[in-house]
Amino acid sequence: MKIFVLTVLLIGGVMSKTLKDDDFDDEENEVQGGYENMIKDPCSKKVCGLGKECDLDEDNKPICVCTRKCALEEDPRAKVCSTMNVTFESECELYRQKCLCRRNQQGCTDRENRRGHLDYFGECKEIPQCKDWELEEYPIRMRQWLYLVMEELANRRDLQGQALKLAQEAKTKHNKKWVIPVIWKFCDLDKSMDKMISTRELLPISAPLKPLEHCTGPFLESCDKDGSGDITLSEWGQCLGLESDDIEDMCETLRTPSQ
Ligand SMILES: [Ca+2]
Repeated sequence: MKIFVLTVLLIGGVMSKTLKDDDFDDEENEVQGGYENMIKDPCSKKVCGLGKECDLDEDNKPICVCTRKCALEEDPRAKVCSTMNVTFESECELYRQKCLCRRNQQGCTDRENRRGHLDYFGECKEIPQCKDWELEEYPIRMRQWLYLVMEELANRRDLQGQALKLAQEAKTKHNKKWVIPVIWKFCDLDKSMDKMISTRELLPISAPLKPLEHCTGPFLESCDKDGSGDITLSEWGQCLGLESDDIEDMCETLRTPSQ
């Protein structure tokens, strides 16, 4: 199980690099390109959110429409479970439905789909209740994974600059062993760099882990102590068992490429 979880977290690490941090409700985040590109291909600079794609209106202006067709997925592993506990054939299909149902368009299979987000990968399943003692030991396991993931990425030279240096420090300095990987993961997840991890930013960890580790959901919820919907660095550090003196914002350092 340990190896499996590690692999999943490593894949999650890669995924977090490619995941666009568009908000769930990203209608207003859609940007338009310059005049020059409009001549070549009006859609070339138009960015549409999840579940949408670019199309041209009657004036030949690029607009975002709901994705017309998702690739047919034959692999059952492409299935995803939404926060409304509905299984979709793929992540694409989930966000396509969300778009269609929000806009009340033909093809929406259930109006409730407009509210759902990605919860975890795979078909929806019954996730056993997390017992108190399991929840208590979860942070210890989580930071061990984070340590191993950071070490593995360092070995593969997938970490650069200061991040690589800090990974080596975590390995050699006993008192930094957990501190560095925990803070590194926070910075890695905070793609928007607003010093908070949103539910969407948590997905690279939560979506693959939830179906494997039944305490993932309750644990991550418990990290958001004030229930604001975002996890701050201090909340993250505390919920992973760091001493408050050790919780130091190293994100800028970690993002510094090597000189
Ligand atoms: Ca953020």
